[in-house]
Amino acid sequence: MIPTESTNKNRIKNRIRTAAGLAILSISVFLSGCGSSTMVQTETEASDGLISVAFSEVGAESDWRVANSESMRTTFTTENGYEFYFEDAKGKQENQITTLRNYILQGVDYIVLDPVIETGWDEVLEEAKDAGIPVIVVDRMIDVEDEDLYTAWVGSDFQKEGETAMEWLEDYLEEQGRADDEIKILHVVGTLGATSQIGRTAGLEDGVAAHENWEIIAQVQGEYTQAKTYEVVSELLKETQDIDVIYCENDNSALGAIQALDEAGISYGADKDVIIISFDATAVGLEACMEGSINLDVECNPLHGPLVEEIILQLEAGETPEKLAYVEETYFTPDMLTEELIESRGY
Ligand code: GYE
Repeated sequence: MIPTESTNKNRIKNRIRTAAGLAILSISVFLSGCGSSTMVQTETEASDGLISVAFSEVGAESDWRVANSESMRTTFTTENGYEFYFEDAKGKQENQITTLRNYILQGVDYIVLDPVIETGWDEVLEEAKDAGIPVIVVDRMIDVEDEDLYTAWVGSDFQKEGETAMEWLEDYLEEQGRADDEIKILHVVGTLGATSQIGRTAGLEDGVAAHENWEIIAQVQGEYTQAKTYEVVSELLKETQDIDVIYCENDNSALGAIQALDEAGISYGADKDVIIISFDATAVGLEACMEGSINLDVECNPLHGPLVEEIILQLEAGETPEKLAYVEETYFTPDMLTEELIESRGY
């Protein structure tokens, strides 16, 4: 969005309001108990010249999410010229809407939103637009009537991630001489309605549709967490253990599935009974992949902080950032991994 004269005026007004409003916001941030890493600002600390960036994060459901929050925190530091506000929505869109309204009321300079799900954002984003506050969306996308309700989005091509997994599976089965076998897939679904879930699910479903001998035998709701996945996969294994592939929509789900398989005494991973496919490529996932428990881990980059900063700096310079920016990603199999490589990734 190119700031118009009126949005500029609004933002100047907002900046003036920001200093006064910070103390109130600080208290609400403090009271909501978001943990030690939330920046708590006092009135005396509030200073002009800093750019206020207010982030509404999905939650802390996975290792990926923790790395994503950390990337924002380490980018938007006071030393770098920012006042950073952070709220964890605990996986609930209604919490995010409340947080956004607080940020608007405080007149922050930029809102960064990682939306739990895609729909239901029109009204609150209209309010941000009316207040002249640019909204940058990260990771998951939003589905809004008016694309001008957000300034830019940065994240992953989740459907492509799913397609990468399917291409790998086809090659792997071929190598194993199983290309013509019946392949039964258990699908562990992520948070329903999140872009990452929608894209990865579409990639899987397209892959299955393209192979007559592949079949999704069940879909269970893992909600991107180890605990939930462990629970639903354990239940499923009581009904059937005739499974060739478990398609887990993130690393923590893969760990939950592995826990359930261990308990049921079913072998999995490289050259074993059940093929495990995962997404994210966080340290926990890659460690499991390196030791052969996960056959494939498709990368999803959570380091959005520097990318969001680039967008903000462009806006500050009066430039127009790309509306949609996709991050580059790869995938990992056990033979590609070393301890050094995992450590060097930093999450
Ligand atoms: O894969 C999962 C997280 O939206 C890409 O959300 C993100 C997903 C990520 O909880 O681990």
